[in-house]
Amino acid sequence: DRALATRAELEKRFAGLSLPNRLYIDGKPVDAADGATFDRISPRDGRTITSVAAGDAADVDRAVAAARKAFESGVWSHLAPRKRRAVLQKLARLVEEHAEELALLESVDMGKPYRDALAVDIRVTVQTLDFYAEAVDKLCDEVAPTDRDTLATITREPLGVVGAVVPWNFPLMMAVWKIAPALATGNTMVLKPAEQSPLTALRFAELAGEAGVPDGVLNVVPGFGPTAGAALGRHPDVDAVTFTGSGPVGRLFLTYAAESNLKEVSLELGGKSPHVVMEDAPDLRTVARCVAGGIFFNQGEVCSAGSRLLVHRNVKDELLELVLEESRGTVVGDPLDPRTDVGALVEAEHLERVLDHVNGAVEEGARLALGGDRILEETGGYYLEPTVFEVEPGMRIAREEVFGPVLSVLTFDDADEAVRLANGTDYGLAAAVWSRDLSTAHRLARAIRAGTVWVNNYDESDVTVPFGGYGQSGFGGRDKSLHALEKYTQLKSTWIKL
Ligand code: TXE
Repeated sequence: DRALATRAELEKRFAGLSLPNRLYIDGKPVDAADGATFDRISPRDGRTITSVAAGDAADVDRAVAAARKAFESGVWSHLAPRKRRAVLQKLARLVEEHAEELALLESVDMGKPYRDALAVDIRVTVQTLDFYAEAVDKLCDEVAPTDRDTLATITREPLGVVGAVVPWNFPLMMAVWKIAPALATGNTMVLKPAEQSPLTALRFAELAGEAGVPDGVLNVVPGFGPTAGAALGRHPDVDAVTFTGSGPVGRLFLTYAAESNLKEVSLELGGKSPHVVMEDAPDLRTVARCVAGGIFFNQGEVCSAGSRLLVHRNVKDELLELVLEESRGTVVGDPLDPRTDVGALVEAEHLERVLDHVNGAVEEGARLALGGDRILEETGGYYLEPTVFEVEPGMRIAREEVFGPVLSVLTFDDADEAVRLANGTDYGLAAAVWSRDLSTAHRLARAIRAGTVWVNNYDESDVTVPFGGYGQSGFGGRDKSLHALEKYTQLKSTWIKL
């Protein structure tokens, strides 16, 4: 069995890796000041793969001091942009060379299919590094149209020391969405990866050192949220924090900033993104495939997962049947098996959280059309069946982010009702509109409050296009695209009297 042999081969390769498991501060792997560690359990089988140094406030202090020293020295911030470009491009090539190793670390650490880690996470990481590297020596500053006897320049300057706190669903890719624009513009950084997925960030930091990123420019402090994360958020010498994660923790970062030094905060939070499928939607088989892909990709652990299917009553039965067919064909299994479409949920606590949503939906009277159960328990891993509910608008399952492979289906009778349902959430990250009619599609795309609207597709993405949300899905600037550079720079106005 070629597929199983491949899995065996990946297991063998993983066993041969020396796992990065210490903090990375000032260009060196170091232990936590108090020697603390935490176990990394792989969600694919519940086994401990290594223990990782657990950073706390003292370690965050060390990392911030290293980042500050590197920033003030000018070793990076004063470097000609084309030289920063060269270093970041070298880093992109090193990530490419180590793509399989990084994908393997990601897959075993947090449970996503190895296949997707390679094809999406690592590929996008490389593209992101290249994009910001290439951009940074092509952007010019401005001269304002003032009176003839003055010259006013508007220049972009780095913020200084940037803290980044990231989640576990796309651990390296999302970190690099922040690292690449921040470093390209001359900032230095302290990154706290999620405690569920620290390995790729640590390996990446080593590769950054190899590529020529000077010591102290990129520091990685794994650890827990209330300790290491809060210390970074509260640190008086951190100039900005960029956060991706849950809403409640996003709010904490605003409090941390208010109670410390008013550092800039940018937040990318959750979503409850809808598909709006009109009666004249194109080929329903394609719609069904995109609906299934949009909720089951990455185990549904995607902030922009298409977790609500809003469908016109006249096509509901036909589309639901096709979605169920696609869902039944979705293979849940070992992330290292190349046949796997849906891997393991990130940790036991998260599986419990998702199951609570599922059970709550049943209690609320939602109709379970497919799935709902934990499977493959004998592996020790955290697997859930693709799950589909028919729900009513007021139900919790229709409003709250589940962050698992759970789809809620609702019916509407006209476009106004569809827009009301689509916008009937505190979130506003993404949405899709399915219609053959150009005017209907444009009208709906305008009416839906979301940072991204896909028309007749789902999950198209590119590093050139911004990503971020409306409403409680976040604020403070977008990730990706040239606009992300605004998030890591501040404007200086300089007046010269001639
Ligand atoms: O996220 P947290 P969790 C949503 C999703 C998921 C839920 C919980 O609905 O089910 O959040 O996931 C750090 N001070 N999303 O608990 O807690 C933490 O260590 C400072 C949506 O994993 O927000 C990690 O590095 N930092 C989402 C990061 O915050 C703290 C991605 C994210 O963890 C902290 C992930 C604290 N008190 C979850 N507590 C998305 N938008 O993509 C935690 N952290």
